[in-house]
Amino acid sequence: MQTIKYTFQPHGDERGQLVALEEFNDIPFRIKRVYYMYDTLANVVRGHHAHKNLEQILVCVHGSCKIRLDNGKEKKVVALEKPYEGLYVPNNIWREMFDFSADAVLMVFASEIYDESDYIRDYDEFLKFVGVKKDDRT
Ligand code: T46
Repeated sequence: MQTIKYTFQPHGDERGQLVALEEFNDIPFRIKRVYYMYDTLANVVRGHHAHKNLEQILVCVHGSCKIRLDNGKEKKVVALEKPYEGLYVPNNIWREMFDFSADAVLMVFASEIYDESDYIRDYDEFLKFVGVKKDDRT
C-alpha cells in the first residue's frame, strides 16, 4: 500500500522554526476543519474507523505517535515524529493512532466538517464498503 508523507518547508532562522500550511499549496484540498488531540493516555489506541468522504493530513506538531493505515487488503504503520511531516489519509482507509508519547499533540487538517454519518466504525462493514473479501487480506 502506498502512503503519502509530506515534508513541509520549515522557515528557520536564529529565532527558531515556523511551518506555514496553505490549502491547495501544502495541503492538497480545501481545509474545512482543524482539530487536535493531546493528553492521550499511554497504551490508548484511537481511531478504529474509516471515512466515506474525507481527506485529511495528520501532523504530530509535538511529540510522536504512530498511525496504522489499512485499505482492507494491506496494513501499513507510519511514524509521525517531526512537526514538519504530514501524513495524507484519503477516504476508505481504516485508521488507528497509537504509541502516543506523553507530550504528543496530533493536529489534523480535514477536507470536510464533522459529520458522524461519514464514519464507518464497524470493520466488517468497512470491508464490505471497500469491496474486500476476508480471504483477500494479507
Ligand atoms: C479521524 C482521526 C484521525 C467533534 O465533536 N468534532 C470533531 O471534529 C471530531 C474529530 C470529534 N468530535 C468529537 C466526537 C467524539 O465525541 O470528539 C470526540 C472524539 O472523537 P473520536 O472518537 O472520533 O476521535 P478519534 O481520535 O478516534 O478520531 C479522530 C477523528 O474523529 C477521525 O475523523 O480520522 O481522529
